[in-house]
Amino acid sequence: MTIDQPPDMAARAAGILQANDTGTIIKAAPNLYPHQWSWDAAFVAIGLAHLSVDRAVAEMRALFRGQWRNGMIPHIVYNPDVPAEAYFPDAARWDVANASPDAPVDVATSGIIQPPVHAIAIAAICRLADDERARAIATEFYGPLREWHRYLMSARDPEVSGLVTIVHPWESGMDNSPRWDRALARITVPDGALPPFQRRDLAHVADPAERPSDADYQRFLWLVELLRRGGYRVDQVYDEYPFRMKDVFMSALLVTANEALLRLATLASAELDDLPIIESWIDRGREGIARQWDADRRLCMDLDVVDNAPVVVRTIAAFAPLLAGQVTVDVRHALIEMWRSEAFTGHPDLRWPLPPSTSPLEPVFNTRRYWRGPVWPIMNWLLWWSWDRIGEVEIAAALREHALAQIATAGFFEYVEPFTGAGLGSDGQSWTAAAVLDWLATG
Ligand code: 2M8
Repeated sequence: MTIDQPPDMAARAAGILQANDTGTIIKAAPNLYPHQWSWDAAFVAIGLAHLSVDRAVAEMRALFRGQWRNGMIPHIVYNPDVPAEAYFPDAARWDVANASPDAPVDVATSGIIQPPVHAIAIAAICRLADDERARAIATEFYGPLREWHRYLMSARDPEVSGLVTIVHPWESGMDNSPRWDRALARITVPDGALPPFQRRDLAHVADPAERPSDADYQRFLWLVELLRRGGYRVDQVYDEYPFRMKDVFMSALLVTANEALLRLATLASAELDDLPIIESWIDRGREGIARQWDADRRLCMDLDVVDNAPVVVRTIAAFAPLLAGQVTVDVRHALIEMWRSEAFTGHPDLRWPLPPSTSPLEPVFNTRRYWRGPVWPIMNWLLWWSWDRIGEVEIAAALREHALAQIATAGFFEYVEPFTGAGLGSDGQSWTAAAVLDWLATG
């Protein structure tokens, strides 16, 4: 199937990245997100590499300047050129340099993580570079990536389960997803305990209903406050901390990122001793994901560590086994069925057969609110890449075509209303542009 794309799609995508380029970093979005976000930067680098390998490497280098001594890649590296009031929480709210000896001293960052798609990005950049340059890029990033993954496999998995624990909904990248509703509802913010704050995000969207509610925002900030008080030492506060979720989506991406890391290790001529360690991370991750697959519900579920309960809600995270890149025949069939069913791309009211972030069949589904229903173009890219990787090329091709058609019609928005096709959130979102560049180059 081929749906014609307007001829200027690639130029428009490149123009967005150029407009968001500060000269040092590419802002995640022009106004709503004026800094560098961790997984945005990696996706941006994948698209950017088609324009310039050097610029893509520079983007990753800028992000890795924010790496902590314990290996953590923070979810935001702050852009020193924008005023503090441009985004909340600003760097002062995290106060990482005072709170933690692990934080970098010369770069302002947040104190939490986002999904580890960075090794996947570096491997993608290497594929577009000549052999010598690819070896140099792999050699530059291999060590920092290994330490990042080691942090995730240790501080974020004290149970040695193969599953990453997130300690804040922002860490998942799907901030307001119903995956976190039950665990968040348990959290009460003690009166007067939260330093005062003013939200900045609502000024940049057409309607506050597109963003998280105030009550959830209070809880988000309370979790930040608890982490700050604990010096961002997740390993030390772990047992008492009130929000601990085994995130299957993040864990699956870590499996795939570890596979990419293994390839980079070879390219970088890394110590041979590293290889079995990375292989054991991959195996452990796959076993963890497999344990979260419920064969009766035909669903891969997050786990609430606090009360050891699975999270039973259909969101795009349920496709975690697909993202981990290796599926049994049964799981493959179940995933394809779920994908095509009314729960996801087969819903009759969809403007395009693209996966809503939360299934329209869930009672909490909301067509406009953050991660509770809208379609995310960058998630389409990730799922396209994943279907293609496991050999479901027809599903992947259809997904790519419809996703491009959606952007051609709606614009380069952060997310899209699934039924009307209206663009929501920020316009000129960098990772949406990057996805288009990669799709057009690989189609
Ligand atoms: C959104 O997250 C930020 C907080 O990190 C926000 O809502 O202010 C999420 O969609 C996240 O996945 C994304 O990385 C970020 C920037 O695009 O925006």
